[in-house]
Amino acid sequence: MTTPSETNVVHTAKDGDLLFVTIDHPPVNALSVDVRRGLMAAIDQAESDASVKGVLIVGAGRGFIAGADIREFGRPPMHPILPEVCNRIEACTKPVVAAIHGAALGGGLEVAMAAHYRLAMADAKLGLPEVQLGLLPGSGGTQRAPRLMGVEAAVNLMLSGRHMKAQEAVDGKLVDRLGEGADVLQAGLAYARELLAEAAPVRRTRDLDAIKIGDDHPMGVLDAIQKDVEKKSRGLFSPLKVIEAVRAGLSLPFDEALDNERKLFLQCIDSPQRAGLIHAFFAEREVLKVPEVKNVAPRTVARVGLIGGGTMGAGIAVAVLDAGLPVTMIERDAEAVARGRANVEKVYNGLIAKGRMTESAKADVMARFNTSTDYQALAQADLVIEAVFEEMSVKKAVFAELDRVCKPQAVLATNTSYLDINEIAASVSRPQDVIGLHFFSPANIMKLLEIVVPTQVSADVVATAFALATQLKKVPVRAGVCDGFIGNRILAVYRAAADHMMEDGCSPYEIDAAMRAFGYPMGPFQVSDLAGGDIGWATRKRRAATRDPKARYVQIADRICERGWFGQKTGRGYYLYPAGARTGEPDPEVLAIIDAERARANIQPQALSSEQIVRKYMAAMINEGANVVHQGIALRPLDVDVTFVHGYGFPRHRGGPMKYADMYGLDKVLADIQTFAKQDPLFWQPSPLLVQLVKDGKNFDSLNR
Ligand code: T1G
Ligand code: NAD
Repeated sequence: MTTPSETNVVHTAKDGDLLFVTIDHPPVNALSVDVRRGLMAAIDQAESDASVKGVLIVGAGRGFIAGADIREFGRPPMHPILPEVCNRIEACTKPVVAAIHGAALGGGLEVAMAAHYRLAMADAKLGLPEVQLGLLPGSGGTQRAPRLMGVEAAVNLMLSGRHMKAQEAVDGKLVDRLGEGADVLQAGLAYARELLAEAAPVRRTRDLDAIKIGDDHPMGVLDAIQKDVEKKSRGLFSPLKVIEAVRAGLSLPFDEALDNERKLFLQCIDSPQRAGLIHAFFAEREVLKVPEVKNVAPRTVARVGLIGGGTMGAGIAVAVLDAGLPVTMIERDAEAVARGRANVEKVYNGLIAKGRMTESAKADVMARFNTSTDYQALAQADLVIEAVFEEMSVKKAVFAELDRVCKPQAVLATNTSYLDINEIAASVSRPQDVIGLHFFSPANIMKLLEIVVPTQVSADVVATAFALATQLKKVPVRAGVCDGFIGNRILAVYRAAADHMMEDGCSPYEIDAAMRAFGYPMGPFQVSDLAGGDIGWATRKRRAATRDPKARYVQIADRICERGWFGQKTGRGYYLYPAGARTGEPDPEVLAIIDAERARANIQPQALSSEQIVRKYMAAMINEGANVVHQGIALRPLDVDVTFVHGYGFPRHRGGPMKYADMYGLDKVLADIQTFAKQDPLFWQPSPLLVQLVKDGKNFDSLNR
């Protein structure tokens, strides 16, 4: 029996014979140990106060409860643990009502499902997204959700991690009542009083049948779902544990099923995937915290201009239009304008063809899209993004035009992949307004946006870029100016390592297979075929004049491009793509080219195991990642992680290359590099930062704080 339950994050108060319990733990009412203790004490208080006939649980601030406190995972558990809290709520002998507004996610929804009645306001979003953190609903969710929603609906909610809206939750029997008005406390109190008035009984979810009416062949349903998950989840651990927990719950008594759920939950906690996924969760929130935006107001962006309507221009236009902003696109001539407009329309026509957009919705969007060849059309633009050919002279000519026509305070951005943005900024009269906005192809899909910060830019321009990223639902990463910024610079290095392995004895298909097994959707040679080998070839040719003659240069890619084999767009590249297939087949002629190049370079081929391929590939990525952090191009190692997870297909469950390095062991990474350096000391120069961290016994994460 604890004293009346006022903790600093859980408050109780009486309203007639109702005890209402308010969780007030900003920003998202996460179920920290204090919240858990406060909830336990509140139920004790309700039980011990005879005048209390019912309990109402609500969240203060912007939502109900966003789940367990994710920061506690990986640390020794503090009691009471959440399963105990949920069981205590469910066991209460007086009706307990949960009134939900905003987020009720993970442990938050589990608390609500442990209550006897649930009300959701119209803005509620309900979900069990634990799999996105490498976990499963470990506080009864795998047992109570099927009892409320049915096996299939519950499992799909847990495996998708999606947030369900209030009405769907009512229709799906997860929630009993849709709350009216905007005041969750008043709606909750009214509903609880109504229940008391009709002497509604305590209704424990655990007592409901695990197999509901209409749940035909739940085991068959689970088998089918399991097959699908095994096929699609590419080695993810926790989704299969979710199914295992639900399956056990169909035959075990409730408490045994809960114990089993706990056992499986702790297996997920111990899985490295949990560490990788939770790192990714916090990292993509930390990247928003950059020095330039602290207490700096962004400029208003209501009208956006765009120069160039090619691959990137069109994708960027769609991303900006989808954010609800008007776009004016400038192209060189009428023919190019028509091509640019067609590139944009193609995206929306594709959505209409898939039934994901209506003609009228497209018309509304296209009404905000203007095109011209006259730069004067941008005189009132608040922000202009340049996406023309990757030639410095062409870019400078465009910026000269923008400098002439754009209004003061307009932000002038370039989408260049490699060029020196300081040089572009210095070419105009307002360098403080120039910034890099490096989108990734396809720009309307890829989440990553590298915000490249030149030396003369003003802080409010950086703040404007970050605000725009949020408006476009992009994940922004601050990058310094160098050749290739964060992503493409590191890509160039591990791609070279892959080429070295290919010339040394591995086939491109073996290397791709090893990286797919590591968790990538595609290997580097498949990616090259998708993006088009001609882009890389153009870059190599441009760099030929400045390339270090002592540096190893593998010519296999040049031999393939010289044949016009640029990948999917030409029907063959490293792979053969019969009749427009998206998945390629190994090409014996490519293997012949590789053999010829090995003979020309006098190389005795030596095969590597998948594990050795991954070690070399990752060592190159991590080492250059360390250089990028060491030179301040990336603020923290987590910025490199977010860049690769959101822009280069790096498997999210590994957290990113720098997080992976921490889990693999920096001393082992350094030892690998020192081994590889015996063969090629010029390419394999250990990063000073890596050497220092190993010497200090520290890891990359120590630099993230
Ligand atoms: N624990 C700790 N901190 C959290 C948190 C949580 N559950 N959720 C959010 N935060 C922090 C976040 O880091 C940020 O901090 C601030 O709150 C605002 O978040 C036993 C095992 C609720 C939809 O997966 O999806 O329950 O950067 O920027 O965009 O079965 O946060 O300001 O310092 O994201 O408005 C399951 C995770 C946990 C939900 C709000 N729950 N959160 O989005 O704000 S596992 C989740 C979200 C679990 C049980 C299991 C979103 C949100 P900072 P934000 P937002
Ligand atoms: P693209 O060749 O598909 O399109 C470039 C467009 O710019 C063409 O339509 C051309 O008509 C137009 N253009 C050229 N000069 C112009 C001028 N003076 N005024 C107006 N329009 C002009 O090229 P892209 O792939 O879209 O690349 C554009 C930029 O984006 C480049 O800097 C590139 O490095 C960068 N980028 C490309 C990718 C990618 O994957 N393709 C990814 C990120 C960044």
